[in-house]
Amino acid sequence: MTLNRALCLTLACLALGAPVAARADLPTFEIVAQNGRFSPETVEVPANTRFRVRIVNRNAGPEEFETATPFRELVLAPGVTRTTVYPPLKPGTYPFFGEFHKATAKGRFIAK
Ligand SMILES: [Cu+2]
Repeated sequence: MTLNRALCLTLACLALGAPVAARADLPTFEIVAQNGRFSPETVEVPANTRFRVRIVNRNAGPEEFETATPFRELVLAPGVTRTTVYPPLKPGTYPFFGEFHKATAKGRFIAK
């Protein structure tokens, strides 16, 4: 949602505002943005379990990591790492994409 950057940033900040102590033991998955793609593109996560995602932006420019369901959005300047926490997901596939590299930056969480 590049057109609504202020809202994007606000929501990202809220997502980051979860208490640190409650997040310490969460399963954590790292996704690297590089050359306009995400690696890995498929991330298997435990179903019905909160988890944390750490996005590392190694692109030359900014990236915006986004999922529609559940909604999450992280704007990352080049060289920046940010994290967000996802709520428990039912088994299924949850696509993610990079708003600034829509043609190539595509992936999915698979909750099982
Ligand atoms: Cu967006």
